[in-house]
Amino acid sequence: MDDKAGKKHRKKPAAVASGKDAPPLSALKVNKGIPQPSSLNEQAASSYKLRKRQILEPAEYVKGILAGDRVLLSRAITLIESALPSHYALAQQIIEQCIPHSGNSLRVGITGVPGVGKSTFIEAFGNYLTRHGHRIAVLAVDPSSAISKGSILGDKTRMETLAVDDNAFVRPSPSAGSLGGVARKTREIIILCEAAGYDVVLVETVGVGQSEVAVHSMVDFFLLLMLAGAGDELQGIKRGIIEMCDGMVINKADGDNINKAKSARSQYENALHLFPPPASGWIPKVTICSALQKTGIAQVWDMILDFEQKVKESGFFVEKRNRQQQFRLHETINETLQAHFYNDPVIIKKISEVESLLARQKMTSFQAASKLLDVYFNKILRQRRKKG
Ligand SMILES: Nc1nc2c(ncn2[C@@H]2O[C@H](COP(=O)(O)OP(=O)(O)OP(=O)(O)O)[C@@H](O)[C@H]2O)c(=O)[nH]1
Ligand SMILES: [Mg+2]
Repeated sequence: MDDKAGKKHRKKPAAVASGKDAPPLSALKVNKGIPQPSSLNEQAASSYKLRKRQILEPAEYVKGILAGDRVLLSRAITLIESALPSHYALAQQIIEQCIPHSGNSLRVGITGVPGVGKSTFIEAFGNYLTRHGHRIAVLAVDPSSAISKGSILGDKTRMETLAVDDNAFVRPSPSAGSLGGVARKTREIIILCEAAGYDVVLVETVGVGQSEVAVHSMVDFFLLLMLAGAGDELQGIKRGIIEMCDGMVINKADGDNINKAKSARSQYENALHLFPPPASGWIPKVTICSALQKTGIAQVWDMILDFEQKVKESGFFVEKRNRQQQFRLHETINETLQAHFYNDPVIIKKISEVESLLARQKMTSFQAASKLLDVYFNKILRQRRKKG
């Protein structure tokens, strides 16, 4: 896409490229003889393109990333996001070399319904953190962006100050389509960002589906942004999300809304006590803030630090990260096996036959599955015998 855009950009206007389309008495003809540069920055554009296209050795990316080079970090992330198998293989080598330098950040997931103020909050929170000496990476998991072509971090207008902050690295969601793909890429991007020295990683996701579960499984602290409603505060809370969160912030606590936000805070606090105590032993806290007026931001960070200290002391921090890794191990195996099975040409053919038998009640689902699995395993066994 970049290439196409580049070519388009560099295309000479027809009248400048050759005078033959121009009418005989046109101004262009009168001025014939004055050399017209086709594009003032053509050289710069092509050298940029060359640099951009040039694929480096994995060690060069790693060296750059470890030195905090944002350009090389971005380019390595582009390799992670690429659909090309050669890019994928290169990205895996880079990731592997970065792993020993990763893991040192605090990973914070941020979710909330559209309009709750996630972007505004991340801007205020991010500014607060960089002012306090942190280097932050802001990532997003937004599987819908592939379809809508918009990304929750795409509109950087709402993160203007972070986008130009040397101590902040803002990267929109990989637009890889499936949630599984986006989540995997985001986890890999986290590794590179940590190796590049970002000590706080914020992962934003929109609170309307499965993506929270994916983000929850890659962060240390999961923050839920809420609004104070006019009616029943507990209405519309998704139990599953509440159970996942380590902290809640009632945003837009400003103007006439402050009192409502305070009463929402007590109601949520009470509600949280009704849930069974989480495995971390940490009871989620509720604070209020105004992302717009930048009030209550320090309290959110204090809450996260308090959590970090407690779960590090109790050993839960490490335990949770280990569990996340084990979960990913099994998830990857499951996905790989599934893909191998469903992409097998014999299975592709057989599956529709079996489905139609199932539809005509000629066999049960269990028999249908057994039949397909038998076909698959027998094929693998035959292949193995041939090889051995
Ligand atoms: N009064 C007030 N308005 C806020 C506050 N935070 C955000 N807003 C406004 O709420 C609107 C939505 O804010 P965003 O930050 O774009 O919300 P979001 O959660 O990122 O929304 P999506 O990207 O659509 O999911 C904007 O008009 C903000 O200016 C706040 O603390 N107080
Ligand atoms: Mg937003």
